[in-house]
Amino acid sequence: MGPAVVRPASVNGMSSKAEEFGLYIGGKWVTPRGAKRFTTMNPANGETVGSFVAGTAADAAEAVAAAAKAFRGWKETPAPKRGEILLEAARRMKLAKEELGRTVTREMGKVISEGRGDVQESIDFIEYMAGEGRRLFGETVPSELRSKFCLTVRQPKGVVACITPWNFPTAIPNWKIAAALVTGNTVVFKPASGTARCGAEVVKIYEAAGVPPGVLNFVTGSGGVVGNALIDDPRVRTVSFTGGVATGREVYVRGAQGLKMVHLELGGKNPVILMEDADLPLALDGVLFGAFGTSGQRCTATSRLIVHERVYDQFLGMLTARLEKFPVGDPLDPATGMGPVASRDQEQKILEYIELGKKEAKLRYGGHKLTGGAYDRGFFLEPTIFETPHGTRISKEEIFGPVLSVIKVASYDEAVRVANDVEYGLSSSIYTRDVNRAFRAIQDLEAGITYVNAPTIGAEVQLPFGGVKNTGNGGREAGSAAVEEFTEIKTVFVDFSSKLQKAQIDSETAA
Ligand code: UN1
Repeated sequence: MGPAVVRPASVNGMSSKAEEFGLYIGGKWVTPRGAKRFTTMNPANGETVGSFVAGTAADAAEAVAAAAKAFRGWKETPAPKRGEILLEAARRMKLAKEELGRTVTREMGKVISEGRGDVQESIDFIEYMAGEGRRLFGETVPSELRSKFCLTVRQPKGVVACITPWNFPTAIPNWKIAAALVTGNTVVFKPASGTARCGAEVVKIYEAAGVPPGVLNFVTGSGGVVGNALIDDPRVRTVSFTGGVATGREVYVRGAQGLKMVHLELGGKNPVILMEDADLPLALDGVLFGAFGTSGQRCTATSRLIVHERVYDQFLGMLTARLEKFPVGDPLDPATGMGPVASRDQEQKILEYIELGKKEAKLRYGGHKLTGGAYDRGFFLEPTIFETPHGTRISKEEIFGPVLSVIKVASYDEAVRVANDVEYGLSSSIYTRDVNRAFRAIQDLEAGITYVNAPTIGAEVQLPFGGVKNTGNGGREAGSAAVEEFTEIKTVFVDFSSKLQKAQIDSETAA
């Protein structure tokens, strides 16, 4: 079974020589002497998208030095002024939205509406954070003593390292960069190697918006070299990392050596629970978008569908019927439902899981690499559905691809038990018309995010984002939580009594 509509991938802007990008350090684009290079590639057609410096540990150290040097001036720049620069970056990003959205699609493979969405999420967050420049609230708290004033202020941490994944190649960097900058930190940004062009274009926008030299630096290269050098550098105080759980664990352990604040956003195995009273057509659209949007390559992707037995056969029939008409192909074509997966490695890993699934579960739909014609130039997979009991590896491990495990359950309690019995806890969803059950699910589901009557994807930037269990280490990004991620709280006591007052001691007699 294959998708009904086959669309050839276009080879836009194919050129023999890729556009070359340097590192951005101390306000200058530089190519270190003798630098090795790597290229990024369009996963739909093999086109080269850009050429980048394979940075070294010395390059990372230089970027950190530039960030450390710029820190004081940036910290002392009034936060509303920092916010104004962000607003200008947002304005420029709006003007560049179409082009940048296309770059996202060309370099990463998500369909063009989602490429634009990635950029829009960046714009939304930068604007939100620009406003934070006029808040950055602290607290005022009463003192136990007379003529004494107590308050807290937020201060930047210093140099922060932002290490980002390829699946949201503009949005996730901006979640980190905009929050870090408005709070007064200076940044070294290391993008995923597969989407370095998107990273470079984002940096160029901040540069044009007037971010001073050294405040934002950009170093491309591998995680093992550049990433580790950043994490190990004693001048880097906070590491903000989004990626897989295995790498996240390594980052955490490395960062622990320097007693750093390490912020981790890791995997998910996000369930949609479909109860017997759900609005099935509504759920159908949601499950399709949640499972196969971004070719399933979101941390928030719907990778498990937990269905009540009373609607199981009906809903699976509806789902497979829709997939028959689900066009997989050129992500730049607005009629395409699902583009390629992001890379050969991704394709390989997903196909291995599909082979595993064929052994341990029942393949219900898809299950193959798409071949022939334009498909041969890219990494196209069929949207794939397995019917599986709970407990198989495909039903518990993060696949990060267009593979949905469907699990039949007999009750709400069983659905929640299954939903919670995985190592991750990022996003979750329940479709039901029973308001009591919806609220119970909000309480019962072990996840950082719960949707009611909506799929597991599509978080909005003004709310905190993150998860429980192995999805992270307790932090949240985006929303107001982003300010916490990148600031230290300073507690201030101002004693204007002109005498020594002793807390806990004098307060006993102060009345
Ligand atoms: C991710 O996949 O890591 O909620 C981020 C969503 C998007 C962000 C996903 N707004 O699906």
